[in-house]
This record gives sequence, structure tokens and C-alpha cells, in this order.
Amino acid sequence: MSEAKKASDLFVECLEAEGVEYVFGVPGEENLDLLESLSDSKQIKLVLTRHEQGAGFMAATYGRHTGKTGVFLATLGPGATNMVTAVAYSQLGGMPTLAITGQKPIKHSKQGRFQILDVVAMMHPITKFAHQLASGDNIPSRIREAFRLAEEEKPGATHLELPEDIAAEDAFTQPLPRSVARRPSAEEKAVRQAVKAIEASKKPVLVIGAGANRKLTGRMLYQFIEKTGIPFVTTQMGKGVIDERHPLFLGCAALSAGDFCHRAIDDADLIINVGHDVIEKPPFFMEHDGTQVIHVSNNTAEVDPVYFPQIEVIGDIANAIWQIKQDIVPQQTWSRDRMLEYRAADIAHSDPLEQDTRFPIFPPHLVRQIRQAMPEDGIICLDNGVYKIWFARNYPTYLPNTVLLDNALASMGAGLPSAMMSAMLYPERKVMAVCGDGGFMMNSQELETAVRLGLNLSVLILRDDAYGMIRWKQANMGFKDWGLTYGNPDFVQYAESYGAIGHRVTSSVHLRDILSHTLETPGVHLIDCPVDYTENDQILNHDIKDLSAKL
Ligand SMILES: Cc1ncc(C[n+]2csc(CCOP(=O)(O)OP(=O)(O)O)c2C)c(N)n1
Repeated sequence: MSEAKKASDLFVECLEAEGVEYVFGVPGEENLDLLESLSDSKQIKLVLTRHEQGAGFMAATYGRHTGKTGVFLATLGPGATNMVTAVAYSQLGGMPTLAITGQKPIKHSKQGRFQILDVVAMMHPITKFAHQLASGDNIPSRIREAFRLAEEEKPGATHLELPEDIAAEDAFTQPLPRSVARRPSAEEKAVRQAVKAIEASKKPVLVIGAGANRKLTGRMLYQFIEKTGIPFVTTQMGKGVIDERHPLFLGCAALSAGDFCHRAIDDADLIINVGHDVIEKPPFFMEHDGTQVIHVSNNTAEVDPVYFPQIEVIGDIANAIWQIKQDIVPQQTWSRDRMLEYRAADIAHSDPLEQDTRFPIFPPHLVRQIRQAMPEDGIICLDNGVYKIWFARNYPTYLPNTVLLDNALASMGAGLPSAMMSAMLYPERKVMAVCGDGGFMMNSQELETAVRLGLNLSVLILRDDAYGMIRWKQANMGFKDWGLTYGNPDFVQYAESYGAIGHRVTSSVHLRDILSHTLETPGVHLIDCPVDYTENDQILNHDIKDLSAKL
């Protein structure tokens, strides 16, 4: 038994033992013991945000970039309910987090049920682990368990509730050391089966998904592609795993179906699907007696009506790809010409659109301008709106985690906090949030946090004065244009009221200069950029589908 110490001090020691650098959050009075203990930490910085969602999106983005658990904090009841979207975001998106909430004393309380919700039950279905600490002595094991589960493949969200009386009691235990567990390797038999199927196929294609977005996996996939010459498509969250300037890149599955890259996949007779997670919008739909699919992942495929792979290679993905690459003998009979034709047609279609300098700004032109303004390792963080499709399709991505987007929960409101976290982690790199006016306003109050933290950051607001994505779907489904427009603040004045720097795009000629200026100049920049969404439906829903079908 260790010496007695306050449980909240032990809690902070355990976080320190896990290597935690930041705790993001909005404390309530139920967290005050923990706050006091945090104030003594030389390792952990408290980052106060203006909404629990901002804290959670930042913590999740920390997890996404580093693979380490991002930690965020809130009070009971309303603080916990405000956390929920960010918890779900990290769980579905595979980003390791620990959400900590306070609670009224669980042994003796004189407050009736004021503010009390069963937060652990609420967190249960959206986390890998949700637990109420009922004794200070259990803190080390429960924290270790939370971090283990958060970081283990598939990474995700965990939750611990620390009630006031438990935080204040004496504890007699000490932090547990982090354990290093190697992931099991794929079985040789499964590898052989996959190699045989690929060698026997005529037109294999590789699809790279969210789970492949790990450093070593990217390197192995690159070697695999170089050795075999098999072309590849990515999902939205697989973007950047391999440099998209690679001549065998066939596109990103940003639309649901009918895009050039979907036709290329349709042309294949075998799909090697690496790191796929059914939580992402499917890059292809499986059919009975259709194309054969090999699932290469850390976990077996979750069965879904559109996903039931015939061959599974389960184990550490990087190692599995390495094993397949070592064994495989590239075949003269493999053909990829047709797939590359689709890619060429895609580029020929996009190119003139990207050069269209109309004003308000045309989305494909905007995408190209941002790509040209951003350095290779610059990071763009997308909120959720119709522009996400344009960026996923048309923004060539060169390095992993340089396009952060959410194709899992697909929640609005994460663009700004996730860019803030990126700017904090990589102060030497250029970072830009790209948000719709709707998504930006969902967490715009975090501008104050960004200014307070002294971040260097550009925030581009695509202004159409509407929930554009839904307006597009409304038009597409033949409904009348109704109920989806709103007004906006003057974004330049809005920025200035926070101590940020406001810019207004008034012509497409100036767009590039403004982008370059904000990326080069320190401070938080907000750019009000009017967009022209009038052709979204025509291009994304008709032109692309018609053109690719005719090829
Ligand atoms: C939190 C949340 N609420 C609602 C939605 C549904 N939704 C998806 S996109 C969208 C509109 C986004 O509007 P905006 O941010 O202005 O971007 P735009 O599509 O206009 O470019 C809505 C309401 C969502 N994904 N997330």
C-alpha cells in the first residue's frame, strides 16, 4: 500500500504517467478538486475552451495526429451532454480520447437530483469504455484501462466519471506503468490465400481506407504499389496515405457512386480493401456473385448489407501488406488501362472547372487556389458541408493527415477546433480551417480560444448564407427551395471583435493573394469568401455521372 494522497492528485499523476500534455475543457464546480490538482502539474496544460464540443474536437484531433489519447474535461449534466457530439466524433472517427466528467458526491449528497443525469449510461453506446470511479484506489487501473482501450485498434472514445467525494478522498495506490503490446500478425495461411487470389485476378485494384492511415502502413502500401503496379483509390479518410501525385492514383471516393473512381473500381475483378471501416461512406457496394473482395485490416470486417468480403487477412495492417508484398509475383496478365482511362477523363473534366475564375468563387477553383497556396505539408481541416466533397475529390493530398475531414460522424462544427489543435501541435506548419458559414457558426466562439492561445491560423468561411449541402439535396430530390437560408454576421467585424484579423474576398483575382497573406502573417485570420454553389447539382450529380458512364 502506498502513502495516502488525495485521489484527484493521484488522478493527475496517472494522466502524467500516460504522457498527457493537455487537458481541454470547461470545468464545473464538480471538477474543482481535479482542477486544483491539475494546477500543480508541470507536465499538463489546461486549455480552457468556450464550449465542451470545442474541447472534445481538439482532444480528438490531438488523438488523430499523435495516436495518443486526447483528454477533455467537463462537469456533470449539461457539461456532459455538451460533450456527446465530440465523444461520438472520436468514437466513429477512430480517434483516441478520454472524456472526464464530474458528478455530485455519490455517498452523501444534499442536492437531490439537481443536474444529475446517468452520464455513464449516456456515454455507454458511444464509447469503448465508460465507468464511474467509486473509489480513489481504483483510479490507476481504470485510467490505464481507459488509455489502453482508447488507443488500441480501432482507436476511439472512453469516459471516466470522477464524483466530487471520490476526487476529495484519500487514496493509497499509485499509477500503473504503460504496457507495450504488439499487435498480432496476420496468419500465413490467410496471406497465402490473398496472394493466390490477387495473382489469379485479371484486374486488381487497391482501396485505401481510414484504418490504413498509420505511418508504417503508408510506407508498406507504397512499396506494395511500387512492386505490383496495382492502381489505388482512397476513401475520404484514407486521403494522404499515399501521395496523390502517384501515377497509379485513381481518385478519392467522395461521392456515393457514379464518379470516375467508382467506375474504375467497377472495372476491377478483385478489390484489395485495406483498413476499411464500414463507418465510412462505402467506396463501393458489394453484391452477391459480384467482385471478389479481400479485407486487410486489424479487425475482421463488420458485416453489412453492402460489405461481406470473401477473404480476410487480419492482423497488423502494415505487417500484412508487407507479407503480401513479399510473397506476391506480379502478373503480366494484370490490366489497369481501363482504370487509368477513367482517371484521365476525371482530370480532363476537372481541369477547366478549376480554372473558372467567376465570382462568387466557384468551388473547384477555390480548391485549386488553396492547394497552390498551401505548402506540401500544410494542413487543411474541413468542417462539414458540400465543399467537403469538392475537397475530397479535387484537392491533391501529398502527406498523411494533411487533409483532416470527418467521413464518419460527419458532424458540423469541428473544422475550427481541429485546425486549432493542428496549429498547436505543428506551429512550424501552415494550417487552414475550411468551413461553411453554417458549420463555422456552430463553434465560432472558439475564435477567442485561438486568439488567447496565440495561434497562427487561417479560417476560410465559404459563405452562401444557407445550409448549402441540404439545399443541394433538397434540389436533387425535387423539393422546392425552402427553409434553408439565413443571415450572417459581418465576418470581418466579427473577427475583429475577437481580436482576430478579418479579410473579405471581393474577386477571384484577389483570392490567392489573400490566402498567401493570411498563411504568411502571424495571428488568427478569418476570411469571408462568397461561394457560387449554383452548379453543384449539375456537376456532381449529372455531369460526372453521365460522362463517366459514357466512357
Ligand atoms: C451537427 C450537424 N447538424 C446538422 C448536420 C446536417 N448537415 C450536413 S451539411 C449541412 C449544411 C452545412 O452548411 P454549411 O456549413 O453552411 O456548409 P455548406 O454546405 O453551405 O457549404 C447540414 C445542416 C450535420 N452534419 N451536423
